[in-house]
Amino acid sequence: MEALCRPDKTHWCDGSEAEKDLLTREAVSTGEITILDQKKLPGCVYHRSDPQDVARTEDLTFICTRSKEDAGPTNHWMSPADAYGKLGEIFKDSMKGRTMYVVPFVMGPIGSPHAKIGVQITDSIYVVLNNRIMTRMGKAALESLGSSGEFTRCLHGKADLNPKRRFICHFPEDNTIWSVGSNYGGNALLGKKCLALRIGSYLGKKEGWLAEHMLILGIEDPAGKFHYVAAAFPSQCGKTNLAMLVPPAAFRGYKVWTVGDDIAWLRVGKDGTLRAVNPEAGFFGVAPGTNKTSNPNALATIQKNTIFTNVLLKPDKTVWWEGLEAPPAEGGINWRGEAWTPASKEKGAHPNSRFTAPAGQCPSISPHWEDPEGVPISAIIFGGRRASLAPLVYETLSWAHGTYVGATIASETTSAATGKTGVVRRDPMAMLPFCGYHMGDYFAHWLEMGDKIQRPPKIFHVDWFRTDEEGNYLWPGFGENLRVLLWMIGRVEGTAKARKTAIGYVPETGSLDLSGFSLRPGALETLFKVDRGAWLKEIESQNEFFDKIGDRLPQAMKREQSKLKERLERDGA
Ligand code: O2Y
Ligand code: MN
Repeated sequence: MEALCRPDKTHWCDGSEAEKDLLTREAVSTGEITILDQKKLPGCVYHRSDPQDVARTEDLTFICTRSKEDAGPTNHWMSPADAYGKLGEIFKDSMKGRTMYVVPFVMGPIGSPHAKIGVQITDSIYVVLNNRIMTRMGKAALESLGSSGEFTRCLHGKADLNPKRRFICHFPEDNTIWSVGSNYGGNALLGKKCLALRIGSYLGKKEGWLAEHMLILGIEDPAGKFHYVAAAFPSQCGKTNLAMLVPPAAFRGYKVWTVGDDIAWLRVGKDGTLRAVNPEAGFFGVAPGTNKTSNPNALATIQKNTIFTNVLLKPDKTVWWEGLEAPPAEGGINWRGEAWTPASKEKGAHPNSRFTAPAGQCPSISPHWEDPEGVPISAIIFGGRRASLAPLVYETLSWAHGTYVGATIASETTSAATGKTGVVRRDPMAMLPFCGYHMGDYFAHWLEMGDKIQRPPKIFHVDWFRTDEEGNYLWPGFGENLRVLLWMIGRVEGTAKARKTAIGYVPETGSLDLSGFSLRPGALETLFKVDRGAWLKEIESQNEFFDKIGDRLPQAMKREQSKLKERLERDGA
C-alpha cells in the first residue's frame, strides 16, 4: 500500500493517550480540528467536513464480487478487476506529502468469539481519531491478531475529496474494503457500515451468524429480571433514542440498559439462545434533534471526549445544533464554515451532523455490553415508518413469518425528502444499503438461522410513526415506547394477552399498560385496527419488490405471503 500511495511517512497506531495528544496537536496545526472549551467540554474537539462530503453516498458504494449475480439486484456492482484498477489509479501517489496511518482494530469485545479484526490504512487523522472511539484500536488489536492473517484489509484515502473520484468498494471474496475520496462517516470509518455490516453480513452467511442493522437494549424489571431486545429500523428512525430510552414516570421501577445503538452481531449461544454483541465501541449519533428531553442519556454521554462534526461552532468554543435548545443569540460559524445568526437561512448544523462518543460514557450503558458471549435476545423487532397500515405493534406467528415481515418492512417518503408523500420504499431488515451479498440469499440465511436456534426469540413488528388524517402522530414515541416493549416481554413470558388476527397477534384491549397516560380519542382503535383491504393492497405492492429479488427469493417468502393472503381472505381482520 505504501508503494501504491507513496506517503511521506507511515505511522503505526498504538491507541495510546500520548498518540491521541500527538495526532490532535497535528490536526489542530492544519486546521483539520478545533479544540473546544476544555472546561465546559473536556476532551472534546470539533471538525467540519468538506461541504460536498457530509453523508454516506449509496450511489458510489459497490459490492465487487466476481459474479455480478452474487451482489444481487439491490446492490451496485463493479467487477473486482475494474474496481482495483479504477481505485488503484486514484490511490496512486495520493498520499504524497501526507502520513499513512495504520490502524489495527477489533470489532466486538476483545477476545470474544464474535470479534473480528480489521486493519485500516488511512491518510486522515480525523478518521484515526474517530476509529479510536468507534473501535477497540491499536496495540490490543495487534496483539489480538497475533501472527494470524485473518483480518479485513481496509484501505482508505481522502485523495482530493472530489465526489467524481469517490468510490466505496467492498470485496467480500477478498475480505477487503477500498474507499477513496470521502472523509465522512460511513464512507470513511470502515469498521462501521463497511466491515460490521457489508463484509460482516457476507462473513455471517459463510460462517453461520448474522450481522444486522439493529440496536440492542436490555430491560430490567423492578425485581431485577433482565430481557434483551434487538431492533432494526431504517436509518434516521430514532434508533439511538430507543437504545437509550428513559422510562416514563409510571415505570420508574424499570431500567433500560443500552448495549448498542446501530449494529448487532448475532450468533447461536452455547445455551441455544440467540446471543448479540455490539461490534462498536462508540456512538456515531446524529446531532440535530438530540436534546435533554428526546435523549438525556445521549446528551450526558457527549459532555466529554467527543468529536463533533458539522454542527454549529459558537464563539465560546462550545457547540449547538437545531433542536438542542434555543438558538444562540450570539450566532457562530455554521457547518459550511460561514458566519451564522439565528436569522440566517442556512441551518447552523448540517441535518446529518454527528457526535462521536465512547459508549462507556453513556449513563445507561449496560453492565453486560462487553460480555464476550453476548447478551441473550428475547425479542427481535422490525420497525417500519409508515403513516398507516401496520398496527403499533404485532407479534409474528413463527420465525419464518417473522423473516417475511422483516423482509417486507418499508418507509414512506415525506414531502420534504422527495416532493412526493407516501411513496413506499422497501428496506428489508433495514439492511437495503448494508447487505454485502444477494438479498435473496440473505433471506435464505435468515430462514436457515431459524432452524439452528434452539430457543429462538419472538419476532415483532412496530410502527411508531402512524398518523391521523391531519398528519398528527397517533403515538408519542420516545420513553412511552417502553409500554410496547413491556407488552413484548409479557408475550415472551406468557403473561400478556393478545388477539390473533390475520397478520399476527395484536395486544388484547387492556393488555398494553397505559397507566398515567392518555392518547387522542380514537387513537388506540386506529393503532390496532387491521384493515383487510389495505393489507391485500400491501401484498400486491410487496410483489413488485419480490419480483426485483428474482429467482433467488426463497420459496418460503412467497409461501408466508400466500398464507397471509389466505388468512386475510378467510378471516378478515
Ligand atoms: O452519513 C453517514 O455517513 C452516517 S450514516 C449512519 C451513522 C450512524 C448510524 N447509522 C447510520 C445509517 O445511515 O444507518
Ligand atoms: Mn445505522
